[in-house]
Amino acid sequence: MEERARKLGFDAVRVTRPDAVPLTRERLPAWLAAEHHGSMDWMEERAGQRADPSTLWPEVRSVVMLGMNAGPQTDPLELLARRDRGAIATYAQRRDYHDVIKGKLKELGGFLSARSGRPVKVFCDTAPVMEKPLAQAAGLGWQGKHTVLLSRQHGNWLMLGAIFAAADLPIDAPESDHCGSCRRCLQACPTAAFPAPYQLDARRCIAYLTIEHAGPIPEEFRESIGNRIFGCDDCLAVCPWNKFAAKARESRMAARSDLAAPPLAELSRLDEASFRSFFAGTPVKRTGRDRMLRNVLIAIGNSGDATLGEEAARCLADPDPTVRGAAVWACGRLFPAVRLAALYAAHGQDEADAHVRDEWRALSLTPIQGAPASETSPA
Ligand code: B12
Ligand code: SF4
Ligand code: SF4
Repeated sequence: MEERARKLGFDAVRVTRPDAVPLTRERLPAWLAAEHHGSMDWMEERAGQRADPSTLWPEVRSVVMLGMNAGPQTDPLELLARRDRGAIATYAQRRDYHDVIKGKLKELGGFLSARSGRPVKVFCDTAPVMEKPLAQAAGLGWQGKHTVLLSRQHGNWLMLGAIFAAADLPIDAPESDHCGSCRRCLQACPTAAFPAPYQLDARRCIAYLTIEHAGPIPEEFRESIGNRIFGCDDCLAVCPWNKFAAKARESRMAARSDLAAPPLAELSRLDEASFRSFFAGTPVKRTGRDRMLRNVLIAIGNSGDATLGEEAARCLADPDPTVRGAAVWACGRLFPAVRLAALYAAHGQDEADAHVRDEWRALSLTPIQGAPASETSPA
């Protein structure tokens, strides 16, 4: 099986038993009870199945865990200093791994099933399967203090997939923790998303805020988001184990050069059709145009570049209220009070959405001289 998996482009494959992660039956409910999943209600909905693979599929006897390296070509942290560019997480600068891995899992699953004469089921991310603890139990790597699975051979860049098999396959030994006294990932997090080592409060994580969270991004995180417009690699990129990581091998996981550092100005002009075509086939497409525009406007607000402010000013007339709200915030960071008052007069006075009105109010504008306060001030 290992040889077949490697031919298909997988970089790591190991096997464990479905009952190998008993701790998840306590830890997942504790994480949910602390509301660390935020608005990801789907994490709660099938929590029983998520914590126990045999509840998801009673016939399962072996769990084959697979990893595909999606490592970056350059250091993802370098882009954070280029404030006129958007930073897209490494895994998302390429074809959607769900599509790439799922197809290969099906192929390998077919091979396994034919060989054992027993059925299999394949999963990649979207099913209620705790992929990281299962991967650690199978020996693919260990969950670091940032909670992601890393390995001595591939660093932090493995994307995971699983095959549940009804056959009794020979199992591998679990991997142990090699974090030692290191705390680099915990210290690197821009939004302090780790309440303790090995625990993540997703509500504070930039990956959650820019990808999963709908509506306005809470004010307290906007500045720390910097120019990260889709996901975040910081806790992965600082890990010392990356020095052993090989570059991505599977050609279909090759990064797209136009997603490496896209200009914020161009992204802010995407309409529905151009968004879909630019991000076609990538994981970004699933967040939709409005959420991406919201993220781009936060990045523009953090750019310190008044010429980009003109792009934000144009978005004050966007049909989507979350985009308009983010545009108000960005303008507030880049323009002087006089210009803001004029923009308010042109766009803010007749604002119908309560949240966008709040964003205008937060700018604490003073009335334009000579005009009645009620018409010029959002107070
Ligand atoms: C929900 C989710 C998210 C959420 C929550 C992340 C999280 N850490 O839970 C958000 C949106 C924030 C997210 C972000 C990212 N994600 Co995500 N995500 C998932 C998903 C769908 C479920 C993860 C899950 O089950 N979370 C629930 C929590 C409770 O589980 P846990 O993280 O294993 O938590 C364990 C620890 O806290 C531990 N624990 C608790 N207390 C204690 C105490 C001690 C002492 C110890 C030792 C342990 C311990 O026990 C818990 C249970 O095992 C998986 C796919 C899947 N089906 O597994 C992908 C997945 C984890 N994501 C992935 C990726 C790539 C990312 C990002 C790197 C993307 C990016 N660059 O922006 C970031 C990483 C952020 C981070 N530091 O985790 C990959 C990770 C691959 C890998 N090598 O591990 C996965 C596996 C998808 C895939 N198929 O490849 N993700
Ligand atoms: S992905 Fe970024 S925001 Fe999320 S925990 Fe890691 S460093 Fe923090
Ligand atoms: S940065 Fe350090 S603590 Fe974090 S996962 Fe890597 S080795 Fe572990």
